[in-house]
Amino acid sequence: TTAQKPSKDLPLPRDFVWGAATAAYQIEGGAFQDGKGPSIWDMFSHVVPSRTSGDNGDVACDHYNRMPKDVELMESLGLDVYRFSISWSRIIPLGGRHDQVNEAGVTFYNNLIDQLAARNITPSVTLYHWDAPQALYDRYGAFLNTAEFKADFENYARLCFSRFGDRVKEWVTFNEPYVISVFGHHSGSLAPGHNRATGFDTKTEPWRVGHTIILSHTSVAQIYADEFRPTQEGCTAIVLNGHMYEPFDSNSNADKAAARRRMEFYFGWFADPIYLGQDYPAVMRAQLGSRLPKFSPDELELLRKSVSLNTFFGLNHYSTKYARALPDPPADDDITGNVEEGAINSEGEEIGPVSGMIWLRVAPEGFRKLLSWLWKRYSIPIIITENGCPCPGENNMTLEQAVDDQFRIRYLGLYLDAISQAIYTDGVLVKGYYVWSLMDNFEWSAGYSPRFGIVHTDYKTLLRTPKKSASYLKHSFRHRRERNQHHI
Ligand code: GBH
Repeated sequence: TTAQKPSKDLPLPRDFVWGAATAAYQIEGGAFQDGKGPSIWDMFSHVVPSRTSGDNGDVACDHYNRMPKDVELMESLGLDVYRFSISWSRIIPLGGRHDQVNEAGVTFYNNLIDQLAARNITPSVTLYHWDAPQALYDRYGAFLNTAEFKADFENYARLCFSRFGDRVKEWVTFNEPYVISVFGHHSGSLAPGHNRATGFDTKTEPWRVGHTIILSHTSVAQIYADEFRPTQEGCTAIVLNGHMYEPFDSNSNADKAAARRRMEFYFGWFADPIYLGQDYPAVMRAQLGSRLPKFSPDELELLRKSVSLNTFFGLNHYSTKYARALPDPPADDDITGNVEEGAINSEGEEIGPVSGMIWLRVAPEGFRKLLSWLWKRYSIPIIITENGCPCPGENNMTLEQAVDDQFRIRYLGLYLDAISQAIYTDGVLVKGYYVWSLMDNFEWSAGYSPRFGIVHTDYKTLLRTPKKSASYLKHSFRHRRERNQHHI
C-alpha cells in the first residue's frame, strides 16, 4: 500500500467546476495595514511564537499588496472558481455590531471581486476561516457566548452580503466547525489555544462552540434567504472537514462500530443538525449526556426549516484513518467517540503512502467511500472545497525540485479518479473541486514549512512559480470533461 499508483484520468461531468482555495490569514499578510484590527491569529502567533513554529502571518504571501497580479496568475492557471475568505477584523476591526466598518478593508475585497469578474473567475467566499476579531474573545468569549456571537456574526454577514453580494453568489458561513471547536477549544493547537493546560474546561467548551456555530450558521442562512436571495440569487452553505474511518480490525464488530461512531462524532455532529434538521447523533447524546448542549424546541424548528437553505455540502477532505474501539468508559473530555485512530491496521498495513504531513496519507478509496457515506446520509450535492497535499520533503528542496511535484500530481489524479467513480459508479452528486491550495502559505501551527500550493511561494522574494501540478490540473480537467460521454 505504500507505493503510489498512477491516475487513470477518469472522466468528469462537462459542467464540473474546478478551482483553487486559500484563506485570509494564510495568504494576505498586511496584518496591521490600513486599519485592520487584530484577530486571534495575530495574537496566537505573536504571544507564544512556538505555537506557530516561530512563524506568523504578518506578511504571509503579501497577497494583500499583490492581489491584481495573483488574479492574473489564477487566470493563467485556468481556474473556474477562486475560493477565498474574508478577514472579519479587516472590515470590522473590533468585530462587533456596534463597531465601525473599515472602508479600506471593504475596498480590498471589492477590488478582488472586481478583478475576478474581469477575468471570468467565479468567487466562492467564506465568511469565517478561523480568524475571529480578538476583541470578541476579550469582550465575551466569542463562540462561548452564543447570543452575543450570533448577533455579531449576523451583523458581519449582513455587511458582506450587502457590500459584496451583487457579485458573489456562493457563500460559506464557517470553514470547518470541527477544527474551530476541537483544535481551538480542546487540544488548543490552534487559536485561541484553549486547552486543559491553559486552564479551560475541555469537557464542555468544544461542544458549546460547535453549538454556537450551528445556530449562527442557521440564522445567517435564514437572513440571506429572507433579505438578500430574492435580489442577489446566490446560495449559502457550510464547509465541514473530516477523515474517512476504516475499522482497525476488519473482523471486529467493535472496531466497525468505532469507525461508524467516529464518523458521526466528526461529520454528524454538524451535519445532522444542519443538513437533516435534527438533534445531534444519538451516539453523541448517549456518550456525552449533559456535556452536549440542547436545542430548544424553537431552535429545532428553525433547524428543520433551514435544511433546504443549504444548497450544497462543502467538503474539505484529505485522508483516511483506522479506528479502533477503546475500552469503556470514555475519558471525561473525549471528543472522538471513544476511538483510537491511527494509520496502521491490525494486519500491520499502512492506509497509504505518507505525504509531507504525518496526518495526510494517500488513500483515494477512502475518499470514494466517504462521498458515498455522505450522499446516503444527507443526499445533498457535494462540492469538494479543499483537497491537496504537500510532497514529502518539499520544504527542503530547491525551486527546481519543488516545482516538479510528481507526488502531488499522483495524489490529485487519484483523488479526482475517486470523484469520477463516486459519480458514475456510486451515483453521488459531486459538482466541483477546489484544490488546497492556490499557493504555498502559512500552515497554521506548522508555520511555513508544509507547502500545499500548486504554485510555489518564495518567502524571501515573494515570487510565485507555478508547479507542474498546476498545469496538470488545467489539462486534466479539460481532458476529463471532454472524455465524459455522459452528457450531464
Ligand atoms: C484545512 O484543515 C484548513 O481549512 C486549511 O486552512 C489548511 O491549510 C488545510 O486544511 C491543510 O492543513 O496535527 O495530527 O493534530 C484541514 C483539517 C485539522 C487537518 C487539523 C490537520 C491536524 C492533525 N486539519 N489536523 S494533527
